[in-house]
Amino acid sequence: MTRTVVVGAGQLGPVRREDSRDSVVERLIVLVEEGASQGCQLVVFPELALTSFFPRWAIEDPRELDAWFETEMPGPATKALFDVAAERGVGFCLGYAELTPDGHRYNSQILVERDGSVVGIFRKVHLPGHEEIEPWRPFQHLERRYFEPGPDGFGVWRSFGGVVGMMICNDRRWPETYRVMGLQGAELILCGYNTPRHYPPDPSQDPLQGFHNALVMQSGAYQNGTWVVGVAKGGTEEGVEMLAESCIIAPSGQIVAAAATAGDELVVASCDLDRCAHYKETLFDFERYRMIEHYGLITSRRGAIAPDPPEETS
Ligand code: CDT
Repeated sequence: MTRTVVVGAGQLGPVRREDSRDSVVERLIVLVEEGASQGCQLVVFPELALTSFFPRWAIEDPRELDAWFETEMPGPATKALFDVAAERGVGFCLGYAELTPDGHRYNSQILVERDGSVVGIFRKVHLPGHEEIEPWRPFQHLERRYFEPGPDGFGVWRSFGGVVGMMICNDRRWPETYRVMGLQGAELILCGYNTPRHYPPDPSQDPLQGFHNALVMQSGAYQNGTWVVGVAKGGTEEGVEMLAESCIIAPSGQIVAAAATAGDELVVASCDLDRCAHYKETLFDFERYRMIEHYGLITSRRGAIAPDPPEETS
């Protein structure tokens, strides 16, 4: 029996600051419907999919900040998405800002099965950007001010006939993200992202954004023998050009489907989870080949410390 999951990467074009949740959910439902008609079992949406990417703004009023967060899932605006997806037998993965009943704020992603049941919630671990407002920037990136790092790390869930993991945006740039899930047998990793094409601290990276996006996800897929689904916001959102370039990557590291536009678009691929074993049982047979006795620094040291330079001799 083959274990094939037909996955749709539900890329979104820009979401304006004034757009209502209802109007965005309507767009998500269009993508779910399209996914259903193309045989998708799972549609994956971007990070913070329900709103504009609000960490670009300095928000000082706590009530104004609260308005960007969801306090329940499904909530009043997202219930229609849950209902339509379950009716059509399509699972989905949705990024949103989560405010928990005990007041924690996370950048989260929920995975929902084809029958509408919640599989799990992942909370973003690697929060990029800055804590304090930096007026020199053309736009802010205040994720470190508005969110706490996810306390649960990188879990995986048995769902969709395989082992599914999640990560959010900046998490995809760190090899540890994939490896921790790889060590739990991940076969399909779902990632929503919001990546501006302009990186104010080092604009020399701007023309490389697409290259780096593909580089990290293709490497993570190959080195762990897993499918990776990267789903973007694209287009110019509130004056900031967003990367788009959603794609689906096979365990070989090859991109098998990619977005052709920067707008709302469903990118579909048939993901045979049994292809993971080719890599997991050969070149990347972890049990046989990993040399964990040499990896201690990975978890014991955070920043790089180079050896002392040689003493100057006169
Ligand atoms: N949303 C998010 O994590 N974006 C970052 C942008 C670069 S850091 C300011 C990313 O890694 O794509």
